[in-house]
Amino acid sequence: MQLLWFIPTHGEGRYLGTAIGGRVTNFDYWRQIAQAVDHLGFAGALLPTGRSCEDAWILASTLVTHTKQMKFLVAIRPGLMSPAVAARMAATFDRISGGRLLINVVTGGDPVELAGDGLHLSHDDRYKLTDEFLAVWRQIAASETTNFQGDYLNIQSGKLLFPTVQKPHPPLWFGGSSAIAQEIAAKHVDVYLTWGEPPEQVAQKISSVRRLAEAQGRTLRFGIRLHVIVRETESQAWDAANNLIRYVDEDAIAQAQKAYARMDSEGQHRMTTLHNGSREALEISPNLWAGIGLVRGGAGTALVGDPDTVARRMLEYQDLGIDTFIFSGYPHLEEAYRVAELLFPRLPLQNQPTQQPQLLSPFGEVVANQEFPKPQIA
Ligand code: FMN
Repeated sequence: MQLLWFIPTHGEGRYLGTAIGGRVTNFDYWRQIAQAVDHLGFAGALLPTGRSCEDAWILASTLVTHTKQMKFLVAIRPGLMSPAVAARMAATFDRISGGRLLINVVTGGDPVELAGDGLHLSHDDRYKLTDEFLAVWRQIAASETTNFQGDYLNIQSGKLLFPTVQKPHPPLWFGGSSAIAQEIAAKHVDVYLTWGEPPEQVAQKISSVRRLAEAQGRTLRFGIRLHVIVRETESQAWDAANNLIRYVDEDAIAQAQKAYARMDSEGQHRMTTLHNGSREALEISPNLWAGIGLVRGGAGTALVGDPDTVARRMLEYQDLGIDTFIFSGYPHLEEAYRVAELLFPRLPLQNQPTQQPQLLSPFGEVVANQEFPKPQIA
């Protein structure tokens, strides 16, 4: 199992749907989060892309020099950039970071936003373009000289002069739920991501993508993108969940519903139907809470509970075939620490934080200026 965190490039706060408790997000703040992720031993962090985000490539490039081992999962949208340029950027990042790049391919699901970026294709045409983009990107990034004539792309003698560190190229991750998205993922990518749907729905997606991949003679790994609200007790966790949306009013919910309704994203549609804009019955599956999606697009669900319960729910997803979790929590700096403290010891993590020599182990504050506190009880 591997666990990644999230860099909040579209704003940050203690509560949703309000400026109360809002936080300045600037380079110093993101650097603190990235360094926390790095220091705590998360496998990496996701940087999203879109109109509401600071640019993922530029931010990742500035943060990478302030970190040592974490990976950067950089989201890219095919259609907004030539695959040859995207492969070159990936290779440069992979080289300067010593192989710490992961790419998240996100085709985009809001036609209004995409038109603002100059992309006017229908949902399925965007995915056909994504298919061509990935075919070209994979070849060029693997240092193969590439000629490609498709419906959308025409690349002649595309090539990379400075090769990637990771072979054959940095891993491709992918988010998209529609049938055509699943086909393209099956054909091209290494890790298929889903937003945090209930286990039965996740199981269906995994089996569908697996079948499609088998037909292509390929195998994929699977990941899930969720928020997490973990506290020492169940009641504290549910209080924290309710507190997070205490300032969310009906206007904000109605505004969000209107925006979701114009999107052609199957993934967003599936997220929205988990709550349908209602604050009632937000626990849609045991310990899976849809409150965040009332006003946040994309990942809208959280695992809520005490550490043992949250870890158990994660293991349930793992049993379905999920080996990668991308988590976040508000505010992202403090919650990174909380997750590391409460959840890491309970998870079979692949990259357990390196064991520190005894001198650096966490003692807790000295009692009465002379004694170490009692050791942690497992
Ligand atoms: N879309 C974006 O525009 N920017 C993102 O950063 C982004 N991140 C995503 C992360 C995950 C884990 C998932 C599952 C999806 C993400 N998406 C993002 C949505 C994809 O763009 C997706 O292509 C969109 O929902 C439309 O595809 P669909 O109809 O196949 O679901």
